[in-house]
Amino acid sequence: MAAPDPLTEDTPDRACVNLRWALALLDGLIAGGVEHLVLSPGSRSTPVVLAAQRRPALMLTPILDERSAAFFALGLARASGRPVALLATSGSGPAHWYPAVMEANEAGLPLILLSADRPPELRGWGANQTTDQTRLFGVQVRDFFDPGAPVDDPGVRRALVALGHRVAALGQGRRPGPVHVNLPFREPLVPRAACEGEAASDGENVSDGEKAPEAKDPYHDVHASPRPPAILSRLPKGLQERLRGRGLIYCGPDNSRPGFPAAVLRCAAALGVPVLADPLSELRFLSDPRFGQGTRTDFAQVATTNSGQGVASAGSPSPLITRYKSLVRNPAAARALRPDWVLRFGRAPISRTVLEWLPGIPLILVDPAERWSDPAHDLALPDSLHLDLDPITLCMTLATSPPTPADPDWLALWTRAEACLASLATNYLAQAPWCEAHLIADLVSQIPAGEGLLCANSLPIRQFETWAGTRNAPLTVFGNRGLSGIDGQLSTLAGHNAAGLPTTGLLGDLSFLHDLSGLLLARELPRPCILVNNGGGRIFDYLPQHGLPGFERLWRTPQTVDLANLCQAFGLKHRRVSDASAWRAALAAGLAGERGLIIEVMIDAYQSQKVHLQFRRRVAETDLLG
Ligand SMILES: Cc1ncc(C[n+]2csc(CCOP(=O)(O)OP(=O)(O)O)c2C)c(N)n1
Repeated sequence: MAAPDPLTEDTPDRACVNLRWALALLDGLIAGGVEHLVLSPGSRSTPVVLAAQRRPALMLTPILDERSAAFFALGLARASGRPVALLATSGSGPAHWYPAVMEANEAGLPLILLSADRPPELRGWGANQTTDQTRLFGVQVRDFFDPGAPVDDPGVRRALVALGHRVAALGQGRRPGPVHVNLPFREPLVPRAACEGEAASDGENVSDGEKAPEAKDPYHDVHASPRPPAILSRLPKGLQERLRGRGLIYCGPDNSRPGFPAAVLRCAAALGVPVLADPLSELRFLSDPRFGQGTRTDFAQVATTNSGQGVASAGSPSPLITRYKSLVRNPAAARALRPDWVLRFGRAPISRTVLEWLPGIPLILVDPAERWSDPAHDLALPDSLHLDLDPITLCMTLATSPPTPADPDWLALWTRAEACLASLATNYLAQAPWCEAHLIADLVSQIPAGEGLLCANSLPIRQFETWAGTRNAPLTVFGNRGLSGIDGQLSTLAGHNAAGLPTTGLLGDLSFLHDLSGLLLARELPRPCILVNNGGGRIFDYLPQHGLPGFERLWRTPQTVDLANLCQAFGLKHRRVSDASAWRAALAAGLAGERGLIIEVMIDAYQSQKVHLQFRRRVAETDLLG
């Protein structure tokens, strides 16, 4: 039998995919408080109209002229105090919304602008009624989203529920106003027959504002939360009750505020739950300078800092967990430690392993910066919450009026597993060939208290997360994780040092070379820049691309630059090391203040990968819960 041709093969139920996609978005909007959809007739918008017919919670008002429709929606939004959705077909239709959108912007009224569109392959090719609708409303809207053309994937549909929810919330947020969502749809737009799970007559008997009959819901493989609105800026009633029992706190990157570590540790102690500390969070090394040294081991002292009264008695186990990434690689631990809820501060976890372990668990996202860091779209789960609250206030409120912890053994289970893993790692590294893991351990033990470490993307930050653990002296770890680029690393390092915080750099060889002009800034660096030369982008050795034809040339891209000469040309000092003792000597010189020092660490990448993969196997086989 001939193999299907991916270029010509038709997807028979694409109209149903479109319909499910639109339903997911509407479910999110409804959950966010939208009750009314004002629509102007058109073809491309058909999937949304079909979806709206299947959602009796939505009132539908058709108005021919889009300009008039938009002003009508504006009036509705003002009078009802609710967000109102507008729908138009592709082309000039949405442009007619413009004056009303400008008015809604200045008046702060929540219009949700849903413009149907042609798919990307038709844009710019002379297709009828097709133009660039991207950011059509410019500065007049609070935000713009284009989720792309529908795909048949429950995980992606969940993203649409979350998007609907988010858009409705943004419209009613701190600065209420219009929000634009552009929705490309591929043909066919009308299902040829009933979609899977749908009776043939479903959705036929609906007219303006009429309630459709209650029907079974064949589309609902994702669920919107029934609460409006999504952003809660006061402590929701019953939150304490929700945070009962087996939960966990995750502190991600970028949650630094003076006093936050003490508050969150108090909160964790009161709830009886662990705190998983991302390396880029100030929790990992308690880098808040007010803690000074030695606070990690004396958790009771930390938990009473700034607080008046303590919640942790002397000798309480620290709830700080740093080996979570390895822990969840052990199947038994991953099962036993899976929480019932996650209270998250800062940005989403770096680790894919962790991200893949947490989905499906209700998320309470404390997000005063409105970042919506929720790549798994857990905010779409029924018991999730998005809280626009000050983290310290929230933690202190929970710490002073906690629910009774349902399971007193929960935290003990975590801390036992963490301790077991820490000693497993130490014993393993004691006999393993020298590689980045040992180098990271030296950095953690040698960088002076209160200084910084900039970890580049790719393997350095991942390996650091695996091996660093914590220590008894503050250390601030930085990383450009906003976009995780390998660009600008040296220049960023120079900037950190120029700001007055002595900061050591840890970079891969490609990241180093990507920022050649940063070498101009490196001469005055007061701390070393460590360049891990493992022969190109070794992260790809761990990814599915490994072994593809042309892998070396097209993915790993090894480089053959003479780095010693390069450094010399820029007036930098260069030391090349390839074993533990030479490395330690170079590091000591760099930390003692030798300016403009580049330490090139030669790594045997094959051996290093063996060490890392064998450790994973060891972790998976060991009883960490005993
Ligand atoms: C600006 C930019 N271009 C491309 C990428 C894709 N990318 C991610 S990791 C990587 C390889 C990095 O190699 P290196 O810095 O030597 O680190 P290693 O993988 O060896 O740890 C590349 C090209 C990126 N993240 N940022």
